[in-house]
Amino acid sequence: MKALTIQIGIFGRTNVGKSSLMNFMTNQNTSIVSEIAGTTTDVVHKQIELNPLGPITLFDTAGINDHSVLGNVRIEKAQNAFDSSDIVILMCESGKFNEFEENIIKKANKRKTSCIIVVSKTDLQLPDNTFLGKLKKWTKHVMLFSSVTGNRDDFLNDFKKILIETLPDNYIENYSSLRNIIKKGDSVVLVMPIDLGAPRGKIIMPQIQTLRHILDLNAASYTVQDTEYEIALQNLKIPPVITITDSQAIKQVAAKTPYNIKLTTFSTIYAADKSDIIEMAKGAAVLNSLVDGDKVLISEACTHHASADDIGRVKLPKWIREHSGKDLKIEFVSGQDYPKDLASYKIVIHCGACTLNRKGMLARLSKTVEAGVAITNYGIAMSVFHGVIEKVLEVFPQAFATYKEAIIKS
Ligand SMILES: Nc1nc2c(ncn2[C@@H]2O[C@H](COP(=O)(O)OP(=O)(O)OP(=O)(O)O)[C@@H](O)[C@H]2O)c(=O)[nH]1
Ligand code: SF4
Ligand SMILES: [Mg+2]
Repeated sequence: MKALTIQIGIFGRTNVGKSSLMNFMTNQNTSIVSEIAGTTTDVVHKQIELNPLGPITLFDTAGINDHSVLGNVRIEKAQNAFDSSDIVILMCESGKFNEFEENIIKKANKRKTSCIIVVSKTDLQLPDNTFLGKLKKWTKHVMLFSSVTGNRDDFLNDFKKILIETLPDNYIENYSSLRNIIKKGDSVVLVMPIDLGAPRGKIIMPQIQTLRHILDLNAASYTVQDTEYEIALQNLKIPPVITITDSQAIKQVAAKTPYNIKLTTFSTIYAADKSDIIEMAKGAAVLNSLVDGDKVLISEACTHHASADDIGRVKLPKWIREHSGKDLKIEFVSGQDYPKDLASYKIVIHCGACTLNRKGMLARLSKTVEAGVAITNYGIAMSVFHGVIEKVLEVFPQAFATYKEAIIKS
Protein backbone atom coordinates (compact mmCIF):
# COMPACT_ATOMS: atom_id res chain seq x y z
CA MET A 1 0.00 0.00 0.00
CA LYS A 2 2.81 2.35 0.97
CA ALA A 3 4.38 1.94 -2.45
CA LEU A 4 1.21 3.24 -4.07
CA THR A 5 1.39 6.55 -2.23
CA ILE A 6 3.59 9.53 -2.92
CA GLN A 7 6.74 9.05 -0.84
CA ILE A 8 8.51 12.03 0.63
CA GLY A 9 11.75 11.73 2.59
CA ILE A 10 13.02 14.34 5.03
CA PHE A 11 16.82 14.65 5.04
CA GLY A 12 19.39 16.95 6.60
CA ARG A 13 22.04 17.25 9.29
CA THR A 14 21.47 15.92 12.77
CA ASN A 15 19.47 18.26 15.00
CA VAL A 16 18.29 20.44 12.10
CA GLY A 17 14.62 19.77 12.99
CA LYS A 18 13.63 16.84 10.75
CA SER A 19 11.58 15.02 13.38
CA SER A 20 9.96 18.30 14.41
CA LEU A 21 8.85 18.85 10.81
CA MET A 22 7.53 15.28 10.56
CA ASN A 23 5.48 15.74 13.75
CA PHE A 24 4.26 19.16 12.64
CA MET A 25 3.07 17.84 9.28
CA THR A 26 1.43 14.71 10.65
CA ASN A 27 0.10 16.54 13.71
CA GLN A 28 1.31 13.66 15.84
CA ASN A 29 4.33 12.88 17.93
CA THR A 30 5.41 10.12 15.57
CA SER A 31 9.11 10.94 15.86
CA ILE A 32 11.17 11.66 18.93
CA VAL A 33 12.43 15.24 19.10
CA SER A 34 15.37 16.19 21.28
CA GLU A 35 18.28 18.58 21.45
CA ILE A 36 20.69 15.63 21.37
CA ALA A 37 22.18 15.24 17.90
CA GLY A 38 21.51 11.81 16.45
CA THR A 39 18.18 11.21 18.18
CA THR A 40 16.54 9.60 15.18
CA THR A 41 18.51 6.51 14.35
CA ASP A 42 16.03 4.59 12.24
CA VAL A 43 13.72 5.60 9.45
CA VAL A 44 10.28 6.50 10.80
CA HIS A 45 7.38 6.66 8.36
CA LYS A 46 3.87 7.94 8.65
CA GLN A 47 1.06 8.31 6.16
CA ILE A 48 -1.06 11.43 5.92
CA GLU A 49 -4.00 12.21 3.67
CA LEU A 50 -3.14 15.37 1.82
CA ASN A 51 -6.27 16.36 -0.03
CA PRO A 52 -6.64 16.58 -2.97
CA LEU A 53 -3.51 14.60 -3.72
CA GLY A 54 -4.51 11.60 -1.65
CA PRO A 55 -2.25 9.76 0.75
CA ILE A 56 1.43 10.61 1.05
CA THR A 57 4.02 8.75 3.07
CA LEU A 58 6.54 10.88 4.98
CA PHE A 59 9.90 9.43 6.04
CA ASP A 60 11.86 10.94 8.88
CA THR A 61 15.48 9.86 8.64
CA ALA A 62 18.59 9.87 10.72
CA GLY A 63 20.90 12.82 10.11
CA ILE A 64 23.62 11.25 7.99
CA ASN A 65 26.38 13.78 8.51
CA ASP A 66 27.86 12.18 11.59
CA HIS A 67 28.96 8.69 10.61
CA SER A 68 30.49 7.94 13.99
CA VAL A 69 27.09 8.16 15.66
CA LEU A 70 25.40 5.83 13.23
CA GLY A 71 26.29 2.31 12.24
CA ASN A 72 26.50 1.33 8.61
CA VAL A 73 23.13 -0.39 8.75
CA ARG A 74 21.41 2.84 9.72
CA ILE A 75 23.19 4.85 7.07
CA GLU A 76 22.04 2.26 4.58
CA LYS A 77 18.44 2.59 5.80
CA ALA A 78 18.53 6.36 5.35
CA GLN A 79 20.03 5.74 1.92
CA ASN A 80 17.19 3.36 1.01
CA ALA A 81 14.66 5.95 2.12
CA PHE A 82 16.43 8.42 -0.15
CA ASP A 83 16.27 6.01 -3.08
CA SER A 84 12.55 5.43 -2.69
CA SER A 85 11.61 9.09 -2.24
CA ASP A 86 9.51 10.65 -4.99
CA ILE A 87 10.29 14.03 -3.47
CA VAL A 88 13.19 14.96 -1.20
CA ILE A 89 12.78 17.52 1.56
CA LEU A 90 16.20 18.89 2.45
CA MET A 91 16.26 20.76 5.75
CA CYS A 92 18.87 23.32 6.67
CA GLU A 93 19.20 26.11 9.19
CA SER A 94 19.60 29.75 8.19
CA GLY A 95 23.14 30.41 6.98
CA LYS A 96 24.16 26.74 7.01
CA PHE A 97 24.18 25.32 3.53
CA ASN A 98 27.43 23.69 2.56
CA GLU A 99 28.89 20.68 0.85
CA PHE A 100 26.74 18.27 2.88
CA GLU A 101 23.50 19.85 1.66
CA GLU A 102 24.82 20.35 -1.86
CA ASN A 103 25.62 16.67 -2.13
CA ILE A 104 22.08 15.70 -1.19
CA ILE A 105 20.66 17.95 -3.91
CA LYS A 106 23.19 16.72 -6.46
CA LYS A 107 22.22 13.14 -5.67
CA ALA A 108 18.51 13.98 -5.98
CA ASN A 109 19.14 15.72 -9.31
CA LYS A 110 20.96 12.68 -10.61
CA ARG A 111 17.89 10.57 -9.86
CA LYS A 112 15.62 13.26 -11.33
CA THR A 113 13.94 13.55 -7.94
CA SER A 114 12.69 17.03 -7.09
CA CYS A 115 13.99 18.68 -3.98
CA ILE A 116 12.24 21.11 -1.65
CA ILE A 117 14.54 23.02 0.70
CA VAL A 118 13.00 23.79 4.07
CA VAL A 119 14.84 26.36 6.15
CA SER A 120 14.21 25.38 9.76
CA LYS A 121 14.03 27.19 13.11
CA THR A 122 13.09 30.52 11.50
CA ASP A 123 11.81 31.72 14.89
CA LEU A 124 15.45 31.77 15.98
CA GLN A 125 16.92 33.20 12.80
CA LEU A 126 15.31 34.27 9.54
CA PRO A 127 17.39 33.66 6.41
CA ASP A 128 18.67 36.83 4.73
CA ASN A 129 18.23 37.50 1.01
CA THR A 130 21.78 36.47 0.15
CA PHE A 131 21.23 33.09 1.75
CA LEU A 132 17.83 32.65 0.07
CA GLY A 133 19.41 33.60 -3.27
CA LYS A 134 22.02 30.90 -2.75
CA LEU A 135 19.31 28.28 -2.07
CA LYS A 136 17.24 29.37 -5.08
CA LYS A 137 20.17 28.52 -7.33
CA TRP A 138 19.66 24.91 -6.33
CA THR A 139 15.85 24.71 -6.41
CA LYS A 140 13.03 27.19 -6.86
CA HIS A 141 11.13 25.46 -4.08
CA VAL A 142 12.27 26.96 -0.80
CA MET A 143 10.04 27.05 2.27
CA LEU A 144 10.54 28.66 5.65
CA PHE A 145 9.57 26.70 8.71
CA SER A 146 9.32 27.01 12.44
CA SER A 147 7.86 24.24 14.55
CA VAL A 148 7.36 26.83 17.31
CA THR A 149 5.54 29.64 15.51
CA GLY A 150 4.41 27.97 12.24
CA ASN A 151 0.76 27.45 11.27
CA ARG A 152 0.13 23.88 10.10
CA ASP A 153 -2.65 24.67 7.60
CA ASP A 154 -0.64 27.46 5.96
CA PHE A 155 2.43 25.28 5.74
CA LEU A 156 0.54 22.31 4.27
CA ASN A 157 -1.26 24.52 1.75
CA ASP A 158 2.03 25.93 0.48
CA PHE A 159 3.53 22.46 0.51
CA LYS A 160 0.62 21.07 -1.54
CA LYS A 161 1.05 23.77 -4.17
CA ILE A 162 4.70 22.85 -4.53
CA LEU A 163 3.84 19.15 -4.76
CA ILE A 164 1.31 19.79 -7.53
CA GLU A 165 3.94 21.73 -9.48
CA THR A 166 6.71 19.28 -8.77
CA LEU A 167 5.30 15.79 -8.92
CA PRO A 168 5.50 13.91 -12.18
CA ASP A 169 2.14 13.92 -14.01
CA ASN A 170 1.45 10.22 -13.49
CA TYR A 171 1.36 10.70 -9.70
CA ILE A 172 -1.23 13.40 -10.06
CA GLU A 173 -3.31 11.76 -12.77
CA ASN A 174 -4.06 8.31 -11.46
CA TYR A 175 -5.78 9.21 -8.26
CA SER A 176 -9.00 7.26 -7.61
CA SER A 177 -11.23 8.30 -4.74
CA LEU A 178 -13.25 5.11 -5.24
CA ARG A 179 -10.60 3.09 -3.44
CA ASN A 180 -11.92 4.59 -0.18
CA ILE A 181 -15.49 3.64 -1.06
CA ILE A 182 -15.47 0.19 -2.65
CA LYS A 183 -13.35 -2.89 -2.24
CA LYS A 184 -12.64 -6.09 -4.12
CA GLY A 185 -15.81 -8.07 -4.84
CA ASP A 186 -18.27 -5.23 -4.16
CA SER A 187 -21.06 -4.51 -6.64
CA VAL A 188 -21.70 -1.07 -8.06
CA VAL A 189 -24.61 0.09 -10.22
CA LEU A 190 -23.76 2.73 -12.81
CA VAL A 191 -26.65 4.74 -14.23
CA MET A 192 -25.88 6.31 -17.60
CA PRO A 193 -28.93 7.76 -19.34
CA ILE A 194 -28.66 8.01 -23.10
CA ASP A 195 -30.44 11.33 -23.50
CA LEU A 196 -30.20 14.03 -26.14
CA GLY A 197 -27.06 15.43 -24.54
CA ALA A 198 -25.20 12.09 -24.70
CA PRO A 199 -22.65 11.95 -27.53
CA ARG A 200 -23.62 9.55 -30.33
CA GLY A 201 -22.20 6.08 -29.92
CA LYS A 202 -19.88 7.12 -27.09
CA ILE A 203 -19.56 7.04 -23.34
CA ILE A 204 -18.29 10.23 -21.76
CA MET A 205 -14.93 10.54 -20.03
CA PRO A 206 -15.99 10.65 -16.33
CA GLN A 207 -18.02 7.48 -16.87
CA ILE A 208 -15.21 5.65 -18.65
CA GLN A 209 -12.74 6.60 -15.95
CA THR A 210 -15.05 5.48 -13.17
CA LEU A 211 -15.59 2.18 -14.95
CA ARG A 212 -11.85 1.72 -15.29
CA HIS A 213 -11.25 2.47 -11.60
CA ILE A 214 -13.91 -0.08 -10.62
CA LEU A 215 -12.14 -2.71 -12.75
CA ASP A 216 -8.81 -1.77 -11.17
CA LEU A 217 -10.36 -2.33 -7.75
CA ASN A 218 -11.66 -5.79 -8.80
CA ALA A 219 -15.23 -4.80 -8.06
CA ALA A 220 -18.24 -5.69 -10.22
CA SER A 221 -20.23 -3.05 -12.07
CA TYR A 222 -23.67 -3.24 -13.54
CA THR A 223 -24.44 -0.52 -16.09
CA VAL A 224 -27.97 0.60 -16.98
CA GLN A 225 -29.93 3.60 -18.17
CA ASP A 226 -32.14 5.32 -15.57
CA THR A 227 -35.15 3.56 -17.13
CA GLU A 228 -33.69 0.16 -16.16
CA TYR A 229 -32.41 1.15 -12.70
CA GLU A 230 -35.15 -0.60 -10.76
CA ILE A 231 -34.70 -3.79 -12.80
CA ALA A 232 -30.98 -3.68 -11.97
CA LEU A 233 -31.70 -3.42 -8.24
CA GLN A 234 -34.21 -6.29 -8.44
CA ASN A 235 -31.78 -8.52 -10.36
CA LEU A 236 -28.92 -8.18 -7.88
CA LYS A 237 -29.08 -10.83 -5.14
CA ILE A 238 -27.03 -8.65 -2.82
CA PRO A 239 -27.71 -4.90 -3.00
CA PRO A 240 -24.90 -2.84 -4.55
CA VAL A 241 -22.60 -0.96 -2.19
CA ILE A 242 -23.19 2.18 -4.19
CA THR A 243 -25.06 3.57 -7.16
CA ILE A 244 -23.23 6.12 -9.26
CA THR A 245 -25.39 8.11 -11.63
CA ASP A 246 -25.12 10.81 -14.21
CA SER A 247 -26.01 14.08 -12.48
CA GLN A 248 -28.82 14.70 -14.96
CA ALA A 249 -30.72 11.72 -13.56
CA ILE A 250 -29.88 12.27 -9.89
CA LYS A 251 -33.37 13.29 -8.86
CA GLN A 252 -35.13 10.23 -10.32
CA VAL A 253 -32.36 7.85 -9.24
CA ALA A 254 -32.29 9.23 -5.68
CA ALA A 255 -36.03 8.65 -5.41
CA LYS A 256 -35.59 4.98 -6.36
CA THR A 257 -32.51 4.27 -4.23
CA PRO A 258 -33.14 2.47 -0.92
CA TYR A 259 -31.57 4.25 2.07
CA ASN A 260 -29.03 1.45 2.68
CA ILE A 261 -27.43 1.90 -0.74
CA LYS A 262 -24.93 4.71 -1.03
CA LEU A 263 -25.44 7.15 -3.86
CA THR A 264 -23.26 9.62 -5.67
CA THR A 265 -22.70 11.06 -9.14
CA PHE A 266 -19.97 10.76 -11.74
CA SER A 267 -19.33 14.49 -11.40
CA THR A 268 -18.78 14.18 -7.66
CA ILE A 269 -16.32 11.33 -8.17
CA TYR A 270 -14.66 13.38 -10.90
CA ALA A 271 -14.34 16.36 -8.54
CA ALA A 272 -12.66 14.09 -6.00
CA ASP A 273 -10.32 12.48 -8.53
CA LYS A 274 -9.55 15.53 -10.57
CA SER A 275 -9.67 18.46 -8.22
CA ASP A 276 -10.54 18.95 -4.57
CA ILE A 277 -13.88 17.58 -3.42
CA ILE A 278 -13.63 19.35 -0.06
CA GLU A 279 -13.19 22.77 -1.64
CA MET A 280 -15.94 21.99 -4.18
CA ALA A 281 -18.34 20.92 -1.39
CA LYS A 282 -17.55 24.09 0.55
CA GLY A 283 -18.23 26.08 -2.61
CA ALA A 284 -21.54 24.29 -3.16
CA ALA A 285 -22.82 25.60 0.18
CA VAL A 286 -22.58 29.15 -1.21
CA LEU A 287 -25.35 28.28 -3.69
CA ASN A 288 -27.74 28.37 -0.73
CA SER A 289 -26.83 31.88 0.40
CA LEU A 290 -26.66 33.98 -2.77
CA VAL A 291 -28.10 37.49 -2.63
CA ASP A 292 -29.38 39.96 -5.22
CA GLY A 293 -26.61 41.27 -7.43
CA ASP A 294 -24.17 38.38 -6.82
CA LYS A 295 -22.04 37.53 -9.82
CA VAL A 296 -21.81 33.87 -10.88
CA LEU A 297 -19.28 32.62 -13.38
CA ILE A 298 -20.10 29.48 -15.34
CA SER A 299 -16.83 28.18 -16.68
CA GLU A 300 -16.23 25.52 -19.33
CA ALA A 301 -12.81 24.20 -20.12
CA CYS A 302 -13.58 23.64 -23.80
CA THR A 303 -15.53 25.44 -26.50
CA HIS A 304 -18.04 22.75 -27.47
CA HIS A 305 -21.07 23.71 -29.49
CA ALA A 306 -23.94 24.47 -27.09
CA SER A 307 -27.22 22.63 -27.78
CA ALA A 308 -30.70 24.07 -27.21
CA ASP A 309 -30.92 22.55 -23.72
CA ASP A 310 -27.19 22.89 -22.93
CA ILE A 311 -26.42 22.32 -19.25
CA GLY A 312 -23.99 25.22 -18.81
CA ARG A 313 -25.74 27.82 -20.97
CA VAL A 314 -29.39 26.97 -20.39
CA LYS A 315 -30.18 24.59 -17.55
CA LEU A 316 -27.77 25.75 -14.85
CA PRO A 317 -28.67 29.47 -15.11
CA LYS A 318 -32.35 28.53 -14.88
CA TRP A 319 -31.84 26.23 -11.87
CA ILE A 320 -29.57 28.62 -9.98
CA ARG A 321 -32.07 31.47 -10.40
CA GLU A 322 -34.97 29.24 -9.31
CA HIS A 323 -33.04 27.84 -6.34
CA SER A 324 -31.83 31.19 -5.03
CA GLY A 325 -34.87 33.25 -6.03
CA LYS A 326 -32.40 36.13 -6.46
CA ASP A 327 -31.48 38.54 -9.20
CA LEU A 328 -28.07 37.19 -10.19
CA LYS A 329 -25.57 38.31 -12.80
CA ILE A 330 -24.52 35.17 -14.61
CA GLU A 331 -21.51 35.23 -16.93
CA PHE A 332 -19.92 32.52 -19.07
CA VAL A 333 -16.39 31.74 -20.04
CA SER A 334 -15.14 28.83 -22.10
CA GLY A 335 -11.89 27.51 -23.46
CA GLN A 336 -8.28 27.50 -22.42
CA ASP A 337 -8.20 30.96 -20.85
CA TYR A 338 -9.37 31.13 -17.29
CA PRO A 339 -10.05 34.72 -16.17
CA LYS A 340 -7.21 36.33 -14.26
CA ASP A 341 -9.44 38.64 -12.28
CA LEU A 342 -11.92 36.50 -10.39
CA ALA A 343 -12.42 38.59 -7.28
CA SER A 344 -15.72 40.15 -8.40
CA TYR A 345 -17.47 36.75 -8.58
CA LYS A 346 -19.25 35.15 -5.68
CA ILE A 347 -18.89 31.66 -7.10
CA VAL A 348 -17.48 29.81 -10.09
CA ILE A 349 -19.45 26.79 -11.30
CA HIS A 350 -16.98 24.81 -13.36
CA CYS A 351 -17.66 22.05 -15.86
CA GLY A 352 -16.21 18.58 -15.29
CA ALA A 353 -13.06 19.73 -17.11
CA CYS A 354 -12.62 16.49 -19.05
CA THR A 355 -10.22 18.23 -21.41
CA LEU A 356 -7.93 19.42 -18.60
CA ASN A 357 -5.52 17.20 -16.74
CA ARG A 358 -5.58 17.13 -12.97
CA LYS A 359 -2.75 19.63 -12.66
CA GLY A 360 -4.65 22.04 -14.90
CA MET A 361 -7.87 21.78 -12.91
CA LEU A 362 -6.06 22.06 -9.58
CA ALA A 363 -4.33 25.20 -10.83
CA ARG A 364 -7.73 26.76 -11.69
CA LEU A 365 -9.09 25.71 -8.34
CA SER A 366 -6.26 27.25 -6.35
CA LYS A 367 -6.43 30.51 -8.35
CA THR A 368 -10.13 30.75 -7.54
CA VAL A 369 -9.73 29.95 -3.85
CA GLU A 370 -6.81 32.38 -3.57
CA ALA A 371 -9.06 35.12 -4.98
CA GLY A 372 -11.47 34.40 -2.12
CA VAL A 373 -14.10 33.03 -4.51
CA ALA A 374 -16.13 29.84 -4.00
CA ILE A 375 -15.90 27.08 -6.60
CA THR A 376 -17.95 23.99 -7.33
CA ASN A 377 -18.73 21.91 -10.39
CA TYR A 378 -21.83 21.37 -12.52
CA GLY A 379 -22.77 18.01 -11.08
CA ILE A 380 -22.36 19.00 -7.45
CA ALA A 381 -24.39 22.15 -8.09
CA MET A 382 -27.13 20.02 -9.67
CA SER A 383 -27.28 17.85 -6.55
CA VAL A 384 -27.80 21.03 -4.52
CA PHE A 385 -30.58 22.23 -6.81
CA HIS A 386 -32.31 18.83 -6.66
CA GLY A 387 -32.12 18.61 -2.86
CA VAL A 388 -29.92 15.48 -2.74
CA ILE A 389 -26.50 16.96 -2.01
CA GLU A 390 -26.19 15.48 1.49
CA LYS A 391 -26.85 11.93 0.26
CA VAL A 392 -24.42 12.43 -2.64
CA LEU A 393 -21.63 13.72 -0.38
CA GLU A 394 -22.06 11.09 2.32
CA VAL A 395 -19.41 8.85 0.74
CA PHE A 396 -16.89 11.67 1.14
CA PRO A 397 -17.11 12.25 4.90
CA GLN A 398 -14.71 15.20 5.03
CA ALA A 399 -16.45 16.95 2.15
CA PHE A 400 -19.81 16.24 3.75
CA ALA A 401 -18.68 17.73 7.07
CA THR A 402 -17.22 20.78 5.30
CA TYR A 403 -20.47 21.35 3.41
CA LYS A 404 -22.53 21.15 6.61
CA GLU A 405 -20.14 23.46 8.45
CA ALA A 406 -20.24 26.00 5.61
CA ILE A 407 -24.06 25.92 5.62
CA ILE A 408 -24.13 26.62 9.37
CA LYS A 409 -21.65 29.50 9.00
CA SER A 410 -23.50 31.14 6.09
N1 LIG B 1 13.38 27.10 18.26
C1 LIG B 1 13.18 26.04 17.50
N2 LIG B 1 13.67 24.86 17.86
C2 LIG B 1 13.45 23.79 17.05
C3 LIG B 1 12.68 23.91 15.86
N3 LIG B 1 12.63 22.69 15.27
C4 LIG B 1 13.32 21.86 16.06
N4 LIG B 1 13.81 22.51 17.13
C5 LIG B 1 14.63 21.95 18.22
O1 LIG B 1 15.83 21.44 17.64
C6 LIG B 1 16.21 20.22 18.29
C7 LIG B 1 16.33 19.10 17.26
O2 LIG B 1 15.07 18.84 16.70
P1 LIG B 1 14.70 17.45 16.03
O3 LIG B 1 13.39 17.61 15.38
O4 LIG B 1 14.87 16.34 17.00
O5 LIG B 1 15.88 17.39 14.95
P2 LIG B 1 16.29 16.17 14.02
O6 LIG B 1 16.79 16.76 12.75
O7 LIG B 1 15.20 15.18 13.91
O8 LIG B 1 17.49 15.57 14.80
P3 LIG B 1 18.15 14.10 14.72
O9 LIG B 1 17.06 13.09 14.76
O10 LIG B 1 19.00 14.06 15.92
O11 LIG B 1 18.94 14.07 13.45
C8 LIG B 1 15.13 19.96 19.35
O12 LIG B 1 15.59 20.46 20.58
C9 LIG B 1 13.95 20.78 18.87
O13 LIG B 1 13.10 21.18 19.90
C10 LIG B 1 12.17 25.20 15.52
O14 LIG B 1 11.47 25.41 14.50
N5 LIG B 1 12.43 26.22 16.38
S1 SF4 C 1 -14.25 20.28 -20.92
FE1 SF4 C 1 -16.07 20.75 -19.75
S2 SF4 C 1 -17.53 21.63 -21.19
FE2 SF4 C 1 -15.95 20.60 -22.40
S3 SF4 C 1 -16.83 18.55 -22.73
FE3 SF4 C 1 -15.51 18.42 -20.90
S4 SF4 C 1 -16.89 18.74 -19.20
FE4 SF4 C 1 -17.97 19.44 -21.05
MG1 LIG D 1 15.17 13.24 14.37
